Amino acid sequence: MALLGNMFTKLKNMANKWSQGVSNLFSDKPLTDDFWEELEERLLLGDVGVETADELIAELRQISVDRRIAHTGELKEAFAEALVKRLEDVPGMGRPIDLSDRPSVVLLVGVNGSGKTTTAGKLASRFAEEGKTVILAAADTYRAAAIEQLKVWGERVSARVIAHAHGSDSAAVVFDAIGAAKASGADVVIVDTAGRLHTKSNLMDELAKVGRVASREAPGGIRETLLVLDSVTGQNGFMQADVFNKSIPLSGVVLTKFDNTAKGGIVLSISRRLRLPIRYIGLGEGVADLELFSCRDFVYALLGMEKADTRNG
Ligand SMILES: Nc1nc2c(ncn2[C@@H]2O[C@H](COP(=O)(O)OP(=O)(O)OP(=O)(O)O)[C@@H](O)[C@H]2O)c(=O)[nH]1
Ligand SMILES: [Mg+2]
Repeated sequence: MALLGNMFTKLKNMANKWSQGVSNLFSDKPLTDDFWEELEERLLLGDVGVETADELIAELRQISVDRRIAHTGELKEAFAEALVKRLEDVPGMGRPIDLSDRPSVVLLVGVNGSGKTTTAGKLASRFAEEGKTVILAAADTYRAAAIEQLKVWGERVSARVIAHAHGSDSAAVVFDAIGAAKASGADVVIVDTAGRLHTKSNLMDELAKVGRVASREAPGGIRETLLVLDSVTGQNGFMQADVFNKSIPLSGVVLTKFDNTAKGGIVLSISRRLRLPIRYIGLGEGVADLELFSCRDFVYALLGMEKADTRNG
Protein backbone atom coordinates (compact mmCIF):
# COMPACT_ATOMS: atom_id res chain seq x y z
CA MET A 1 0.00 0.00 0.00
CA ALA A 2 2.86 2.36 0.79
CA LEU A 3 4.14 1.87 -2.74
CA LEU A 4 0.78 2.60 -4.30
CA GLY A 5 0.47 5.68 -2.12
CA ASN A 6 3.82 6.78 -3.46
CA MET A 7 2.66 6.81 -7.05
CA PHE A 8 -0.44 8.71 -6.00
CA THR A 9 1.55 11.47 -4.32
CA LYS A 10 4.12 11.78 -7.08
CA LEU A 11 1.57 11.91 -9.86
CA LYS A 12 -0.54 14.37 -7.99
CA ASN A 13 2.35 16.73 -7.57
CA MET A 14 3.28 16.48 -11.20
CA ALA A 15 1.89 19.36 -13.19
CA ASN A 16 0.25 17.71 -16.15
CA LYS A 17 -1.49 20.22 -18.35
CA TRP A 18 -3.56 17.67 -20.11
CA SER A 19 -5.04 16.08 -17.02
CA GLN A 20 -5.59 19.47 -15.43
CA GLY A 21 -7.45 20.51 -18.54
CA VAL A 22 -9.67 17.46 -18.36
CA SER A 23 -10.13 17.80 -14.65
CA ASN A 24 -11.15 21.46 -14.94
CA LEU A 25 -13.98 20.58 -17.30
CA PHE A 26 -15.76 19.09 -14.32
CA SER A 27 -16.91 22.17 -12.43
CA ASP A 28 -20.02 23.92 -11.18
CA LYS A 29 -20.96 24.88 -14.73
CA PRO A 30 -24.28 23.67 -16.12
CA LEU A 31 -24.07 20.58 -18.26
CA THR A 32 -24.49 21.64 -21.90
CA ASP A 33 -23.55 20.29 -25.32
CA ASP A 34 -20.37 22.35 -25.18
CA PHE A 35 -19.15 20.18 -22.33
CA TRP A 36 -19.43 17.00 -24.38
CA GLU A 37 -17.61 18.56 -27.31
CA GLU A 38 -14.86 19.88 -25.14
CA LEU A 39 -14.46 16.61 -23.29
CA GLU A 40 -14.17 14.71 -26.54
CA GLU A 41 -11.57 17.14 -27.85
CA ARG A 42 -9.49 16.87 -24.69
CA LEU A 43 -9.63 13.10 -24.63
CA LEU A 44 -8.44 12.93 -28.22
CA LEU A 45 -5.67 15.47 -27.59
CA GLY A 46 -4.50 13.34 -24.70
CA ASP A 47 -4.18 10.25 -26.91
CA VAL A 48 -6.96 8.32 -25.24
CA GLY A 49 -7.91 7.02 -28.70
CA VAL A 50 -11.09 7.61 -30.69
CA GLU A 51 -12.84 4.41 -29.74
CA THR A 52 -12.26 4.81 -26.01
CA ALA A 53 -13.18 8.48 -26.11
CA ASP A 54 -16.49 7.66 -27.82
CA GLU A 55 -17.21 4.91 -25.33
CA LEU A 56 -16.48 7.11 -22.34
CA ILE A 57 -18.69 9.87 -23.61
CA ALA A 58 -21.57 7.52 -24.37
CA GLU A 59 -21.32 6.07 -20.88
CA LEU A 60 -21.24 9.47 -19.20
CA ARG A 61 -24.12 10.77 -21.30
CA GLN A 62 -26.22 7.84 -20.17
CA ILE A 63 -25.30 8.46 -16.54
CA SER A 64 -26.13 12.14 -16.88
CA VAL A 65 -29.61 11.24 -18.13
CA ASP A 66 -30.22 8.47 -15.58
CA ARG A 67 -29.15 10.62 -12.66
CA ARG A 68 -30.56 13.87 -14.04
CA ILE A 69 -27.25 15.58 -13.66
CA ALA A 70 -27.28 19.36 -13.93
CA HIS A 71 -23.66 20.35 -13.37
CA THR A 72 -20.53 18.90 -14.93
CA GLY A 73 -18.79 18.47 -11.56
CA GLU A 74 -21.35 15.85 -10.56
CA LEU A 75 -19.98 13.63 -13.30
CA LYS A 76 -16.37 13.69 -12.20
CA GLU A 77 -16.40 10.62 -10.03
CA ALA A 78 -18.36 8.65 -12.63
CA PHE A 79 -15.74 9.70 -15.19
CA ALA A 80 -12.90 8.54 -12.93
CA GLU A 81 -14.62 5.21 -12.33
CA ALA A 82 -15.22 4.74 -16.06
CA LEU A 83 -11.48 5.18 -16.63
CA VAL A 84 -10.58 2.80 -13.80
CA LYS A 85 -13.00 0.18 -15.14
CA ARG A 86 -11.36 0.29 -18.56
CA LEU A 87 -7.86 -0.01 -17.15
CA GLU A 88 -8.81 -2.84 -14.82
CA ASP A 89 -10.34 -4.66 -17.73
CA VAL A 90 -6.86 -5.38 -19.11
CA PRO A 91 -5.69 -8.83 -17.93
CA GLY A 92 -2.96 -8.67 -15.27
CA MET A 93 -3.22 -4.91 -14.80
CA GLY A 94 -2.14 -3.78 -11.35
CA ARG A 95 -0.58 -7.12 -10.47
CA PRO A 96 3.06 -6.92 -9.38
CA ILE A 97 5.69 -9.13 -10.99
CA ASP A 98 5.94 -12.61 -9.54
CA LEU A 99 9.56 -13.17 -8.54
CA SER A 100 9.18 -16.59 -6.96
CA ASP A 101 11.41 -18.47 -9.42
CA ARG A 102 15.05 -18.41 -8.51
CA PRO A 103 16.32 -16.78 -10.51
CA SER A 104 13.37 -14.96 -12.04
CA VAL A 105 14.38 -13.58 -15.42
CA VAL A 106 13.04 -10.21 -16.54
CA LEU A 107 13.84 -8.98 -20.05
CA LEU A 108 13.58 -5.34 -21.04
CA VAL A 109 13.08 -4.65 -24.74
CA GLY A 110 12.21 -1.64 -26.85
CA VAL A 111 13.28 0.88 -29.43
CA ASN A 112 16.33 3.14 -29.06
CA GLY A 113 16.31 5.49 -26.13
CA SER A 114 12.99 4.36 -24.66
CA GLY A 115 14.52 4.01 -21.18
CA LYS A 116 15.51 0.33 -20.92
CA THR A 117 18.86 0.75 -19.17
CA THR A 118 17.49 3.32 -16.74
CA THR A 119 14.55 1.04 -15.99
CA ALA A 120 16.93 -1.90 -15.44
CA GLY A 121 18.75 0.16 -12.81
CA LYS A 122 15.57 1.42 -11.16
CA LEU A 123 14.08 -2.09 -11.08
CA ALA A 124 17.28 -3.53 -9.61
CA SER A 125 17.05 -0.96 -6.85
CA ARG A 126 13.38 -1.74 -6.15
CA PHE A 127 13.93 -5.48 -6.05
CA ALA A 128 16.98 -5.04 -3.79
CA GLU A 129 14.81 -3.01 -1.43
CA GLU A 130 12.42 -5.94 -1.36
CA GLY A 131 15.33 -8.07 -0.16
CA LYS A 132 16.17 -9.71 -3.50
CA THR A 133 19.65 -10.31 -4.85
CA VAL A 134 19.78 -8.95 -8.38
CA ILE A 135 22.09 -9.62 -11.31
CA LEU A 136 22.10 -7.23 -14.24
CA ALA A 137 22.86 -8.74 -17.65
CA ALA A 138 24.48 -6.33 -20.12
CA ALA A 139 22.94 -7.85 -23.23
CA ASP A 140 23.23 -4.57 -25.13
CA THR A 141 26.56 -5.39 -26.71
CA TYR A 142 25.68 -3.27 -29.73
CA ARG A 143 26.07 0.31 -28.60
CA ALA A 144 29.61 1.12 -27.46
CA ALA A 145 28.79 2.91 -24.21
CA ALA A 146 25.93 0.63 -23.18
CA ILE A 147 27.94 -1.78 -21.04
CA GLU A 148 29.59 1.04 -19.12
CA GLN A 149 26.21 2.70 -18.57
CA LEU A 150 24.80 -0.47 -17.02
CA LYS A 151 27.91 -0.91 -14.87
CA VAL A 152 27.39 2.57 -13.48
CA TRP A 153 23.85 1.58 -12.54
CA GLY A 154 25.17 -1.66 -11.04
CA GLU A 155 27.47 0.27 -8.76
CA ARG A 156 24.82 2.74 -7.85
CA VAL A 157 22.33 0.08 -6.76
CA SER A 158 24.92 -2.50 -5.60
CA ALA A 159 23.96 -5.14 -8.14
CA ARG A 160 26.41 -7.44 -9.86
CA VAL A 161 26.69 -6.87 -13.61
CA ILE A 162 27.50 -9.68 -16.03
CA ALA A 163 29.03 -8.27 -19.21
CA HIS A 164 31.04 -9.44 -22.21
CA ALA A 165 33.01 -7.36 -24.68
CA HIS A 166 31.35 -4.79 -26.93
CA GLY A 167 30.17 -6.50 -30.11
CA SER A 168 29.89 -9.99 -28.62
CA ASP A 169 26.86 -12.28 -28.75
CA SER A 170 24.11 -10.96 -26.47
CA ALA A 171 22.52 -14.39 -26.03
CA ALA A 172 25.83 -15.59 -24.56
CA VAL A 173 25.72 -12.78 -21.99
CA VAL A 174 22.23 -13.88 -20.97
CA PHE A 175 23.39 -17.50 -20.75
CA ASP A 176 26.24 -16.48 -18.43
CA ALA A 177 24.12 -14.16 -16.33
CA ILE A 178 21.53 -16.88 -15.67
CA GLY A 179 24.36 -19.33 -14.94
CA ALA A 180 25.92 -16.90 -12.48
CA ALA A 181 22.55 -16.37 -10.80
CA LYS A 182 22.00 -20.11 -10.43
CA ALA A 183 25.51 -20.61 -9.06
CA SER A 184 25.23 -17.80 -6.51
CA GLY A 185 21.56 -18.28 -5.62
CA ALA A 186 20.58 -14.82 -6.89
CA ASP A 187 16.86 -14.09 -7.03
CA VAL A 188 16.46 -11.99 -10.14
CA VAL A 189 18.24 -11.49 -13.46
CA ILE A 190 17.34 -8.27 -15.23
CA VAL A 191 18.37 -8.28 -18.87
CA ASP A 192 19.10 -4.93 -20.53
CA THR A 193 18.90 -5.37 -24.30
CA ALA A 194 19.99 -3.11 -27.14
CA GLY A 195 17.57 -0.55 -28.46
CA ARG A 196 16.34 -1.65 -31.85
CA LEU A 197 14.03 -0.34 -34.43
CA HIS A 198 11.22 -2.80 -34.89
CA THR A 199 11.86 -2.52 -38.64
CA LYS A 200 15.37 -4.05 -38.47
CA SER A 201 14.84 -7.75 -38.96
CA ASN A 202 18.39 -8.91 -38.12
CA LEU A 203 18.19 -7.24 -34.73
CA MET A 204 14.76 -8.66 -34.13
CA ASP A 205 16.18 -12.13 -34.91
CA GLU A 206 18.90 -11.52 -32.34
CA LEU A 207 16.22 -10.72 -29.80
CA ALA A 208 14.42 -13.96 -30.60
CA LYS A 209 17.66 -15.80 -29.92
CA VAL A 210 18.09 -14.04 -26.56
CA GLY A 211 14.54 -15.11 -25.79
CA ARG A 212 15.19 -18.75 -26.71
CA VAL A 213 18.32 -18.95 -24.58
CA ALA A 214 16.66 -17.24 -21.63
CA SER A 215 13.58 -19.47 -21.72
CA ARG A 216 15.75 -22.56 -21.89
CA GLU A 217 18.15 -21.55 -19.11
CA ALA A 218 15.76 -19.91 -16.64
CA PRO A 219 14.18 -22.45 -14.27
CA GLY A 220 10.61 -21.28 -14.83
CA GLY A 221 11.14 -19.85 -18.31
CA ILE A 222 11.24 -16.09 -18.77
CA ARG A 223 9.21 -14.50 -15.97
CA GLU A 224 8.47 -11.22 -17.75
CA THR A 225 9.33 -9.62 -21.06
CA LEU A 226 8.54 -5.97 -20.67
CA LEU A 227 8.24 -3.58 -23.58
CA VAL A 228 9.76 -0.30 -22.45
CA LEU A 229 7.72 2.45 -24.12
CA ASP A 230 8.38 6.16 -24.07
CA SER A 231 5.11 7.95 -23.21
CA VAL A 232 6.18 10.99 -25.18
CA THR A 233 6.25 9.17 -28.51
CA GLY A 234 2.66 8.18 -27.95
CA GLN A 235 0.62 6.12 -30.30
CA ASN A 236 3.38 4.71 -32.49
CA GLY A 237 4.04 2.32 -29.61
CA PHE A 238 1.34 0.08 -31.05
CA MET A 239 3.33 -0.79 -34.11
CA GLN A 240 6.48 -1.42 -32.14
CA ALA A 241 4.61 -3.74 -29.82
CA ASP A 242 3.22 -5.86 -32.64
CA VAL A 243 6.61 -6.44 -34.19
CA PHE A 244 8.40 -7.08 -30.90
CA ASN A 245 5.70 -9.52 -29.95
CA LYS A 246 6.48 -11.58 -33.03
CA SER A 247 10.12 -12.02 -31.99
CA ILE A 248 9.52 -12.46 -28.30
CA PRO A 249 6.16 -12.75 -26.52
CA LEU A 250 5.59 -9.63 -24.42
CA SER A 251 4.02 -9.87 -20.98
CA GLY A 252 3.72 -6.23 -20.02
CA VAL A 253 4.75 -2.63 -20.51
CA VAL A 254 6.92 -0.16 -18.65
CA LEU A 255 5.74 3.32 -19.56
CA THR A 256 8.68 5.68 -19.13
CA LYS A 257 9.03 9.46 -19.09
CA PHE A 258 5.50 9.97 -17.94
CA ASP A 259 6.82 13.07 -16.17
CA ASN A 260 7.52 14.56 -19.60
CA THR A 261 4.39 13.75 -21.51
CA ALA A 262 1.47 15.99 -22.25
CA LYS A 263 -0.58 12.95 -23.24
CA GLY A 264 -1.71 11.21 -20.10
CA GLY A 265 -4.39 9.32 -22.01
CA ILE A 266 -1.71 7.15 -23.58
CA VAL A 267 -2.09 4.86 -20.58
CA LEU A 268 -5.58 3.96 -21.73
CA SER A 269 -4.88 3.57 -25.41
CA ILE A 270 -1.68 1.57 -24.93
CA SER A 271 -3.05 -0.87 -22.42
CA ARG A 272 -6.35 -1.40 -24.15
CA ARG A 273 -5.02 -1.74 -27.67
CA LEU A 274 -2.13 -3.98 -26.72
CA ARG A 275 -4.10 -5.90 -24.09
CA LEU A 276 -0.91 -5.80 -22.03
CA PRO A 277 -0.76 -4.65 -18.43
CA ILE A 278 1.30 -1.60 -17.57
CA ARG A 279 3.55 -2.94 -14.86
CA TYR A 280 5.56 0.13 -13.95
CA ILE A 281 5.53 3.79 -14.79
CA GLY A 282 8.66 5.95 -15.03
CA LEU A 283 8.28 9.35 -13.42
CA GLY A 284 11.79 10.78 -13.72
CA GLU A 285 15.46 10.00 -14.22
CA GLY A 286 16.34 9.19 -10.62
CA VAL A 287 16.71 5.74 -9.12
CA ALA A 288 13.48 6.06 -7.14
CA ASP A 289 11.42 7.41 -10.03
CA LEU A 290 9.72 4.18 -10.99
CA GLU A 291 6.38 3.19 -9.53
CA LEU A 292 4.21 0.13 -9.65
CA PHE A 293 1.18 0.94 -11.72
CA SER A 294 -2.10 1.00 -9.84
CA CYS A 295 -5.22 1.79 -11.88
CA ARG A 296 -7.27 3.61 -9.30
CA ASP A 297 -4.38 5.57 -7.81
CA PHE A 298 -3.34 6.59 -11.28
CA VAL A 299 -6.72 7.91 -12.33
CA TYR A 300 -7.56 9.70 -9.09
CA ALA A 301 -4.15 11.31 -8.85
CA LEU A 302 -4.20 12.43 -12.45
CA LEU A 303 -7.60 14.05 -12.03
CA GLY A 304 -6.51 15.74 -8.81
CA MET A 305 -9.04 13.79 -6.76
CA GLU A 306 -8.67 12.62 -3.19
CA LYS A 307 -9.00 9.33 -1.42
CA ALA A 308 -7.91 6.94 -4.12
CA ASP A 309 -6.20 4.57 -1.71
CA THR A 310 -9.09 4.31 0.69
CA ARG A 311 -11.18 2.67 -1.99
CA ASN A 312 -9.98 -0.95 -2.41
CA GLY A 313 -6.60 -0.15 -3.96
N1 LIG B 1 12.30 12.21 -17.45
C1 LIG B 1 12.55 10.92 -17.57
N2 LIG B 1 13.61 10.48 -18.24
C2 LIG B 1 13.82 9.15 -18.35
C3 LIG B 1 12.94 8.21 -17.78
N3 LIG B 1 13.41 6.98 -18.08
C4 LIG B 1 14.55 7.16 -18.80
N4 LIG B 1 14.80 8.48 -18.96
C5 LIG B 1 15.90 9.11 -19.71
O1 LIG B 1 15.85 8.73 -21.08
C6 LIG B 1 17.14 8.68 -21.63
C7 LIG B 1 17.37 7.32 -22.30
O2 LIG B 1 17.37 6.34 -21.28
P1 LIG B 1 18.12 4.94 -21.42
O3 LIG B 1 17.78 4.16 -20.21
O4 LIG B 1 19.54 5.13 -21.76
O5 LIG B 1 17.34 4.36 -22.68
P2 LIG B 1 17.62 2.98 -23.43
O6 LIG B 1 16.32 2.46 -23.86
O7 LIG B 1 18.47 2.11 -22.60
O8 LIG B 1 18.46 3.52 -24.69
P3 LIG B 1 19.27 2.62 -25.76
O9 LIG B 1 20.00 1.60 -24.98
O10 LIG B 1 20.16 3.59 -26.44
O11 LIG B 1 18.26 2.04 -26.67
C8 LIG B 1 18.10 8.94 -20.48
O12 LIG B 1 18.48 10.29 -20.52
C9 LIG B 1 17.26 8.67 -19.25
O13 LIG B 1 17.69 9.39 -18.12
C10 LIG B 1 11.77 8.70 -17.07
O14 LIG B 1 10.92 7.96 -16.57
N5 LIG B 1 11.62 10.05 -17.01
MG1 LIG C 1 20.23 1.12 -23.06
